[in-house]
Amino acid sequence: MSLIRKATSYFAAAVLSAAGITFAGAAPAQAASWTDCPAGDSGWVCLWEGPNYTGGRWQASKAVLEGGQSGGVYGCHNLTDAHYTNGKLVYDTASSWAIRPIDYTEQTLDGNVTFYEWINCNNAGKHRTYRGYGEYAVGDLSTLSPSFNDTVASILISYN
Ligand SMILES: [Ca+2]
Repeated sequence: MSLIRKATSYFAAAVLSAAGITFAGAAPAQAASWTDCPAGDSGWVCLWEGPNYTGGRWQASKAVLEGGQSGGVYGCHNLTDAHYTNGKLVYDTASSWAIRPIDYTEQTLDGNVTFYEWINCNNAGKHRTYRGYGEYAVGDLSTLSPSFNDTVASILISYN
């Protein structure tokens, strides 16, 4: 093998090696999951801009939601000023949601969670309630009957 040819094959091997390292280092993006919504404490409610828990995420603990008041309704939280992690407005844009349970060792709260298509937790519009301690996730709100895609405007934490 000539000196030049030797140098060429060494160079080719080095390029292959570098390409291999680059490929190995490009780990695939972690799949979006409803478990990105935190669990524990008083429980959490999460909304995502896109279906299947994609796009920006908005999250709030049940304790914070319960302590609020909108339109004179205690425990009601309007989403008119809420933003996802990507900065976009939550109001009327959520396409998936999740409710994570409380930390059972602390037993702090266990409120029911109701999503409303209208602000001020107005029952005259469509609404959907999830009860008590459960853990829930809906990856595509357009599959609910009636559809809740791009229509969540307020959330109520209640006890009964
Ligand atoms: Ca959406």
